[in-house]
Amino acid sequence: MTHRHLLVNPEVSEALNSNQAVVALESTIISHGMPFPKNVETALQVEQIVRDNGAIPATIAIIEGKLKAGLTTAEIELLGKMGTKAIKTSRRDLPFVVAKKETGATTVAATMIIAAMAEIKIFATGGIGGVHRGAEKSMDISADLQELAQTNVAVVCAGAKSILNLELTLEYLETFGVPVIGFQTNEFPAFYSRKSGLDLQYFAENPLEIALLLQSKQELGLNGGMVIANPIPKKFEMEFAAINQAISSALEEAETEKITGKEITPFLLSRIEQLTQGKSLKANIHLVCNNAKLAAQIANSYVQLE
Ligand code: PSU
Ligand code: MN
Repeated sequence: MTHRHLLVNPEVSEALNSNQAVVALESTIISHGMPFPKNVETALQVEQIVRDNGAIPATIAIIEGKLKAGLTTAEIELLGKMGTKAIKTSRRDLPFVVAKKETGATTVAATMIIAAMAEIKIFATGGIGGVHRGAEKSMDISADLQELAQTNVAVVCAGAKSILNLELTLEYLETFGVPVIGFQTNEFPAFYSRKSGLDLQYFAENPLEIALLLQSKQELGLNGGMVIANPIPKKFEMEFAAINQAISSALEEAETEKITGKEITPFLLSRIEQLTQGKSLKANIHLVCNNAKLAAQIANSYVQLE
């Protein structure tokens, strides 16, 4: 599809035109989710993993007002160095970033929007946003969930962090008709750990099963995304008590410092990293790599069905 504001990288566009597997990747994780230079190293490593698994990576961001599907190494470095100076761009921020020709890093929601414009169907990230703890008062629910309700892109993630209320996040997704598929698990993973205590109704044993689910959903004309919940590999999992201690402290600090709105997720991520002496960052990198691999495999199975 052509679109006035969209620039699809030539390699990505060629891959899409020849029915090759493509995997979208987000960029808020680069600018706001990890510190420099680990963020740049990880983003490049994740792209390489997608390639090693037979798909073309398309990291998505907005560079000087242009929606880009597929960044150059220089653009990834730019976002990594800008860090939180890049505008964290979700659905509501997109018109502003485009009109002002700003540079924005895209959240899961905005990445899905741009991936859908470019006709990319599979997207890998670390964790999705969700219903925040205390949302019954703050009404803080990530726009990622509404995007999953309406935009046709499947998101491979390691579940969601327990900075969120995972139970309400799953309820919200159910209400809006978003399938959540456990990859080789029937429990919703909690990002740093494989377990949350929350059951999933559906699980898939292999990438082909997921591709078939996506195909059925498309054939039924059901709009909206899908969450593929891929637990962090066992050897990289964090100890439940340690990570939850860090999460609780970070949440208390956010409350004391009255951090709200779009600032809260990046604040919590960086505090948790400090409180765990970087252990959470290591786990985060491993799980993103693991998700990129699965997404590439799903994308390959999917194009073979077409
Ligand atoms: N969760 C993570 N790491 C992240 C994010 C969420 O474990 O980097 C980022 C993603 O870009 C996600 C965004 O889309 O935060 C959600 O932010 P908010 O809660 O403000 O919608
Ligand atoms: Mn929010």
